[in-house]
Amino acid sequence: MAVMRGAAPPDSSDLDPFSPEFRANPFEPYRQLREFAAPAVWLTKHSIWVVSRYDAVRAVLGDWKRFSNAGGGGLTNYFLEKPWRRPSLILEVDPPEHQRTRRVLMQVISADRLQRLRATFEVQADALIDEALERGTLDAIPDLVQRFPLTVFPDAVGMRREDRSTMLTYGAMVFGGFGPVTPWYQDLMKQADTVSAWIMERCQRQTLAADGIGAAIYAHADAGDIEQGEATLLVRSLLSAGVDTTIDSIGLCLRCLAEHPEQWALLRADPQLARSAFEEATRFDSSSQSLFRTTLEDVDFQGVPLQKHQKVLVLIGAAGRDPAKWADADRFDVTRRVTASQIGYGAGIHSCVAQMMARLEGEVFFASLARKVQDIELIGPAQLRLQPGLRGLSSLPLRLIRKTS
Ligand code: OVM
Repeated sequence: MAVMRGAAPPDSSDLDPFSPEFRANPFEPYRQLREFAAPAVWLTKHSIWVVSRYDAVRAVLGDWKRFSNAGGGGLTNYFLEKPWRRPSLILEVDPPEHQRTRRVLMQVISADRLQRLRATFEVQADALIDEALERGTLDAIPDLVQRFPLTVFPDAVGMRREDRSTMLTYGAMVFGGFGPVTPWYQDLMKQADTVSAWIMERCQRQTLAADGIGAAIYAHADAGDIEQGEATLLVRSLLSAGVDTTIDSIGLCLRCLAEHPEQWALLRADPQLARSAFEEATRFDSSSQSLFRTTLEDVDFQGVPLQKHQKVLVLIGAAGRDPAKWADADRFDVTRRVTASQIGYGAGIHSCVAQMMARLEGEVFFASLARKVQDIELIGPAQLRLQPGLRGLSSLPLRLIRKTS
């Protein structure tokens, strides 16, 4: 454990954000953490700092000169320990390196491309939801939710159609790797070599369709904006961050609607609310609950002394429920105006680069659901995945009843 300098010991807590108990219901411990007097609290179980109030979260995420991403996207401190995979060229680098790769991904995931993808996404969502309605009862996570991003996103990147379940195993490694090493993680990582090889093969130029986002990244390498090898790793970033995140966010939003019938009634009556409903779910309960930063120097953070090269856990999920920022923060309200203050995609220079793609997927999925479905009935307990990494459901047993009019 790092030794604190100075007289007063910091506010500290023995809460463990990676434990199954915390993850089963994070919103109560989030409240406890927000209510500490200090804006940053020392977590004794992991020897890391945590920030959880909306303003403090925004302050950290806006201060890339002191709160670095080069120390790694998770608990592992790359300044002190070796990462399991080559660091991401966008998530795990600081300016100036970051701007070059960020610009490429911004350009290839353009508003124009999203506009062109919309109709394809709609066809897929309609087909999957029709199929679900024909079944009537289903486990909505494997039978419906997973299939949507797993189809439309890799298609948009330009991956060939095949069994894509390895992508979910890889996603579990990437996001699980942001947490502490547990027996679950060690067992999962027995497959790391074969799974990484499978993914890296699909990042190669010759395996990607000519009209996809992947090929567009390689075109930037041809233009000299990045190296060829960097293009390969940027495709890897898309395949790492682009599937599980939206699966889990759509799954949690679907559960919100099943558990709030009056909110579902509003959406069903007006499918144009789909984008707003998904935006609200991204605040209220979504896949990305936390991010990491690492201090580059000794930092005075609003009066709290943080030493150099310490990990800071940034609880964006807690910021999304901060009553100092949001009226009625614990209420799920599909008409709430969230977007301008949204923190669920992060903030600052590293805010989710594909957030407009995520919003498009969510909007299209829930608009189709609102047009086609009358009732969403929970017919069994939803199951949360309790391993570290993303927040999401492994099971959501539903009965879906088709609209007749
Ligand atoms: C990457 C990456 C992986 C996971 C998450 C992420 C939230 C990025 O490989 O760049 O951003």
